[in-house]
Amino acid sequence: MTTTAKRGRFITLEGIEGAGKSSQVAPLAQLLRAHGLNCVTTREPGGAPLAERLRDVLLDSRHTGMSDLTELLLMFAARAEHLAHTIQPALSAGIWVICDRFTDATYAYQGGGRGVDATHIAQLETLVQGNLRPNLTLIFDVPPRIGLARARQRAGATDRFEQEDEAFFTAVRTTYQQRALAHPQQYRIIDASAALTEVTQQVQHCVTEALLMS
Ligand code: Z5A
Repeated sequence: MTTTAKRGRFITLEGIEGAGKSSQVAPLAQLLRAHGLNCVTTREPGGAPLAERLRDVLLDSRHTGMSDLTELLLMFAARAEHLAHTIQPALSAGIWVICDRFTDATYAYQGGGRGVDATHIAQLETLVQGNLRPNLTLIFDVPPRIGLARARQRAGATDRFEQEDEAFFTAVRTTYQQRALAHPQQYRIIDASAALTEVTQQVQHCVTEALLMS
């Protein structure tokens, strides 16, 4: 008799610039491992060799004139690579995947921020992902003023997205909130304006309640 590995679960972390989601990736991986689960952590755009090269193109602040359509297609090209080489193999092998940003970022940034029609995004989502959707998406919700202040405290040059203004990030935030409201079974909103340790507790509570107890 052959046994098939149970598929891994797919958790995505989302939010505006500086919301604090990247800081929660390692503690979340630690929680899953403490429950005896095998997991990988990854990010978008990126997460596979060619996808990381596309990330460099997408974030490069010299590409100020990139058209919205080019940006959209490069995001999904990077995602196709990421799915083929990292996400799908892990899930098929029963490994849980924690991903820093995924397609909700496309709805929020290219849709809400740039104004790309959500039906075009949905078509590419189906083409690239088929039926694959995250099991759980945590939205790190924070006012843009706080997120941008946190992000600007970091050393280094600003990338192409970090150069956007508060109105852009307000539109991004609103899109995330609307998606969470529309699909409450997939999404949990984290109050990311709280202190770091409190945010970690919120994340652990949500993941435990949504996935580890079911
Ligand atoms: N993008 C897109 O447009 N479309 C897409 O489909 C996808 C992405 C997938 C990737 O940039 C960019 O690509 C992104 C959207 C776009 N651009 N933006 N904006 P990235 O990966 O370089 O950047 P990011 O995803 O926005 O990450 P980030 O700026 O690093 O933000 P974060 O992960 O939310 O925050 P953090 O790194 O955890 O924390 C930021 C700072 O705040 C840091 O110094 C922390 O120590 C501090 N921090 C974190 N939490 C707290 C709390 N709770 N209190 C106080 N300080 C805190």
